[in-house]
Amino acid sequence: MTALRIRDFEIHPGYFAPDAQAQLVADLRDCLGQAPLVQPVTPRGTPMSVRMSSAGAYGWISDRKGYRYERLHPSGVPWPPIPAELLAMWQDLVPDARAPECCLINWYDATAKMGMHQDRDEADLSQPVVSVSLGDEALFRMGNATRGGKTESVWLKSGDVVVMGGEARRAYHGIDRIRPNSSTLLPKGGRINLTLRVVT
Ligand code: MD3
Ligand code: FE
Repeated sequence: MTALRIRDFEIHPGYFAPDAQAQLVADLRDCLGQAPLVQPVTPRGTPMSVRMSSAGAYGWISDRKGYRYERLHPSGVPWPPIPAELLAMWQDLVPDARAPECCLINWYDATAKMGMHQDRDEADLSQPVVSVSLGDEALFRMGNATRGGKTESVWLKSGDVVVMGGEARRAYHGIDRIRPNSSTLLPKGGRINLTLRVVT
């Protein structure tokens, strides 16, 4: 499959075939059994609409104390290991990058969205971020290194992978909305997004 490039956003439509998507969902069930999804609040106390957990050496946390990476799930247990097929994908797509230290797991119901933001809690912004979409389709908006300006939007489908390197790594981005019932991968519907990151 050939990649689609929008500025420094590299989109790989259907990188994961349906059987590989189902295997990923099975592995994520194990992960979430060990480190359950939580509904984060922003530092100001506003609940986010997305539910989150992580795998890997670090997990990303948002609560009243701020945004940060932590070694442990809020319950006090370590995050489960990043599933092997995600590490293989990272090796395939970004062979020159350092190993990923966090796989953030975002779960969206039919009404969830994510406002425009930058990811800059990581120490080395020269390292790429790679995202995997599973389940219902999502309208992904790509902005610029500073707030505002022109944006481009693309519907991300189940199995699609996006590599954010170069200028895209510092770009504002968000999810405007989910297309409910656009996939049958997840029995109860919804969307899972995985983002692999180098943290330190
Ligand atoms: C561009 N997730 O977890 S994935 C996030 O679909 C996040 O759940 C969205 O934004 C989601 O932070 C979008 C695409 C994405 C992920 C991380 C990025 C784009 C990015 C980090 C830097 C730049
Ligand atoms: Fe983000």
